[in-house]
Formats: sequence, C-alpha cells, structure tokens
Amino acid sequence: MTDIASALGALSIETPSWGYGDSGTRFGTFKQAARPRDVFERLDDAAEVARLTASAPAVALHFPWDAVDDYAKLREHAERLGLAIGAVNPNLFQDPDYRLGSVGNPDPAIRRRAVAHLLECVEIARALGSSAQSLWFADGTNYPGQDDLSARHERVADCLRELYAALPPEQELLLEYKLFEPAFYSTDIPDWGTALALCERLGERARVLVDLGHHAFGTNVEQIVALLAARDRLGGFHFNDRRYADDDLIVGSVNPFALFLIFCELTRERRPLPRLTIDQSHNVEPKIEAMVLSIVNLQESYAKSLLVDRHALGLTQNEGDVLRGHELLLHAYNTDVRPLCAKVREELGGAADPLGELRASGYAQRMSDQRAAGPTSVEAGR
Ligand code: RM4
Ligand code: MN
Ligand code: MN
Repeated sequence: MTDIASALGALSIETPSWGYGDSGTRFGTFKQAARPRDVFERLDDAAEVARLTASAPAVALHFPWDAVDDYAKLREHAERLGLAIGAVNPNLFQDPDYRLGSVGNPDPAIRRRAVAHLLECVEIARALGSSAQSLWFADGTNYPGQDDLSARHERVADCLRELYAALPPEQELLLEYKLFEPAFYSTDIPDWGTALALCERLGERARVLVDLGHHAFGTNVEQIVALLAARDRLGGFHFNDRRYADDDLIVGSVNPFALFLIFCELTRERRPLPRLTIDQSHNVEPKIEAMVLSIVNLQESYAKSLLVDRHALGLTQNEGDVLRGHELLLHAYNTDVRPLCAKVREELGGAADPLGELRASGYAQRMSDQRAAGPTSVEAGR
C-alpha cells in the first residue's frame, strides 16, 4: 500500500447512535419503517455502516437516550459486532428541570442534578470502555437581563471542574460550543474562545470539540482548527454540513471544499488525527445511506488533503507567492480519489461502492420486515 492508502486505511470515524434512530424537526418526525427500536439495534445498523465503509469502527452514545440496565450486556453486544464504544455524550437539555439551563442554571439544586448526571456518565463510560466525555450544553438565556452573564460562566466552570476531577485517567473531556439555539440571546459556551478558556482552566485532558454546524456565517473554521491544533487543544469534530444554521446534513453535501480545507489543517505535518465523529440527524433521507455517504465523503476529503504537495506549499508560502499555494490546494482538491478510496475499502474488507452495495443488499427492507413485528435483536439473540 502506498503511504496515502495506508493513512486512509487507518481513518477511524465514530458514528452517532442518535443518527440512526428517530429524529426530525420541531415541525414533525417521519418514522422510517427500518428504524432501530433500541440502542442494541442502533449498534446493529452502525455495524452495517462499519462493514461497508471499513472506516467506522466506533459508535458515540448519548445518555439517557441510550441508557440500559445492563452495560456489560451492551458492551458485549458491541464487541460481538466488532464495534467499540466511542465518546459518551451526556444529555442535559431535555428534562423540564433544565428549562433555565443545567450547569449554568441559577438554582444550585438543578446544577447539582446536572453534575450528578455528568458523574453518572463517567461511570457509564467506564463500564463501556469509552475514553471520552463529549459535552454540549444548551444553556443560555433568551432575553437581555434574564440572568447575569458572568455568574453563568462561573457556574459552568465550577460544574466542569467537579466533573474533570472525577475523570479517570483514560477519559478525556471534550467541550463543544455552539453560537445559538436553543438559547437566542446568549449561549453559555457560544464559541471556541469560551470553550478554550474553560478547557485551559480545567487541565490538559480538556479539549475543544468543533461541530461544523455551530458557527456564524462566514466563519473561517479551518483557521479555528489550525489555532486549536497548534495549542494541542483540538479534541475532535462533530462532522455534518449546513446551509443556514445547525442543519445536521450529510457531511460534505453543501460545501465539500470547506471540508477539504479542514482536512488540510488536520494533515499538516501529519500529526495524529483527533477524535472524528459524525453528528447528523436525518429527517427525510434514509438514515443508513446518509451515514455511509458521509463516511465516503470524509474518506475522499481526507485522501485529497494527503495529496497536497506540502514541500512545494512551504516553499511558495515562504516566497510570499500569492497564488501558487492556492493552485497546489486546487490541484489536490480536483484529483479524482474515488478509485483509490474504493480500492482501500475493498482491501480492508469493505465495499468498493458502499452505497450501491447497501442498496443491492436489501438491508433496509430486511430490517423493516424484522423490526415491524418481530422480537428485537436482543430478544432474538442476534
Ligand atoms: C446539538 C449538538 C450536540 C448534539 C445535540 C443532539 O446541537 O450538536 O453535539 O449532541 O445537538
Ligand atoms: Mn454536535
Ligand atoms: Mn449541533
């Protein structure tokens, strides 16, 4: 295998359990017949994605959405499917108690409840063999004057400090920011600067997570990536694409060039890649197809970034040439890497044409028959 092929072969993407199940918009949810009924079946679907793409060996979980009574059994199910459990995502945005926030809430009793859930997730991760807590808080305010912005920031910091102190050495803390939504006036962790400041206060195992749907229009995300990576504070990604806001569409479907530029930052000096996770919520598209297409797009974007002639790029940048470097990037971007990606997938036991094979295999139809009436995969011992 060439150098690029072996790097590509080692690409490892976490798919999100929440991307397989029911999701929708605030206007409605369209239930798909093949949808998994529990976390075990969500893992079954993730295993199909892993098999076809050969780049998705782990699944990120969300709690309490993926809560079960017996975590050893869940771990065993994942292992039987050849999957690892990726990051654990605590969910502090749905319970009525969190109407005014969780870790930023003015009520200390609610903050205690939020911290208790964070600590519970540390234990869940331990039981599942996961090595990361991936945190996103919906906390914020809707109206100027609703709460004290500085006080909220300190409350968040205090709660995170308590969580960080409880982390076992094998777990890291990933902190995700988001400009707005569901809060519309202020969000407690709105941007990478706030997330970075909090991480620096916590310690070296706290890093920033970049979700591609969480920025203002026109933000240069690759520059954020470059800065965080240089400070060793780039914890990972939530990959998706967007046109307007946090649209959670298929990776690379709207702006593949921006994705390529992000990969160019990631592959600079060939440093180890951070944790790469997909965070999508599919509304009308077939969910497994959407996940497979996202991974194929990630593979192609990554491969193209590895084609950039770094030596020539360095020289032309040092010479102050305005356009040569840009041309070098375009040359890599415009290379057709599809045959290479297909070959690498095949060599790893995946599919040359994962979407074609998925459709031809009738997997979705089989699942919709099985799941319409039959026992769940656990009940059936599958
Ligand atoms: C948020 C954010 C989180 C995800 C939830 C479901 O917008 O992206 O990462 O866990 O959505
Ligand atoms: Mn996210
Ligand atoms: Mn989001």
